[in-house]
Amino acid sequence: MKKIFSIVLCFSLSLLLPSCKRKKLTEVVEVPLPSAEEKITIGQPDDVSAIDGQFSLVKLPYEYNALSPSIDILTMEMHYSKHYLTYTNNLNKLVAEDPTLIDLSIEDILKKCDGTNADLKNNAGGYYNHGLFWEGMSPKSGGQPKDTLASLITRDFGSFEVFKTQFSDAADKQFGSGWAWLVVDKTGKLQVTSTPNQDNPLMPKQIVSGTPLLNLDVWEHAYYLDYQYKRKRYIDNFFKIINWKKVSERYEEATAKK
Ligand code: MN3
Repeated sequence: MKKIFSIVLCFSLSLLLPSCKRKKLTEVVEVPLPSAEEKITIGQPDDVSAIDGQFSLVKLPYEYNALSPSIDILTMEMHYSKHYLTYTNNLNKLVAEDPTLIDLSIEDILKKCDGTNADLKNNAGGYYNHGLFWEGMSPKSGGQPKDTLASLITRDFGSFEVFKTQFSDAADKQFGSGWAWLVVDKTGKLQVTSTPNQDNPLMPKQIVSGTPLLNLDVWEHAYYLDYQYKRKRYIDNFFKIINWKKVSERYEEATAKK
C-alpha cells in the first residue's frame, strides 16, 4: 500500500518537480501465480461424503455447474462440499454424544431446538435447510407452479406475482444471514416468512410456524462469489431455477400427513 502511495505521490510531484525519478512509474509489480496446491479444482458432488453417523448428505440432484448462470459452479461446490458437509458432520458428532437424539428424524430433532442448545440448533438447522434447498432447485425449471399449488398461491397471496414479491422481499430484507421460506401452516394456509441464521419454521418459538415447501439461502456464502453485494439480483435469478414440481410434492406430503 505504501508503495502504491509513494508511486502516486511521485507521479504527482513529478508533474511539478522534474527531478523526481520518473522511471519508478514503469516498475512492474509481480503477481505470483497460484502454486499447484492453491490451484482451484472443482470436484464432483459424489466425491463428498459425511463422517459415519445418523445423517448422510442429501445427494445433489445435479452437477455443480447445472444451475449456472443463476448459481455459479464455484459457489455450488464450496457450498455443498464445505459448508453443508460441515453442518452434517457437526450434527452427526452432536447426535452421537446425546442419547436422547439417537434414532430421531431430523424433523423431530428440529422440534427440540428451542435455543437451549445453540450448537444443536445451528447444525441441525444447517443440515435440514440445505438439504431442502438443494432439492428445491433444478436446471431448466423456474416459471410458475401448476395445478393445485398454483391455485393455492392465488388463493392465499392473490396472485403469483404478489407471492413472488413477498418471497423476494423476505429474502432481501432478512438482515444478515438467514433464509426465506414458503411454508404451509397447520391450517393449510401458505405463508411466506424469513428466519435468521440456520433457524427454520419447524423449530419452536418462530414467528411463522409450518412445514417448509421452499427456501432460499441468503447467507453471503450462498451468493457472494458471483453477486457480491447484489443480493436482489441473486434472488431474481433464483426464480429461474425453482423446482416447482418438487415444491408441489412437498405440499402433497405435508397435507397428506394431516
Ligand atoms: Mn448455506
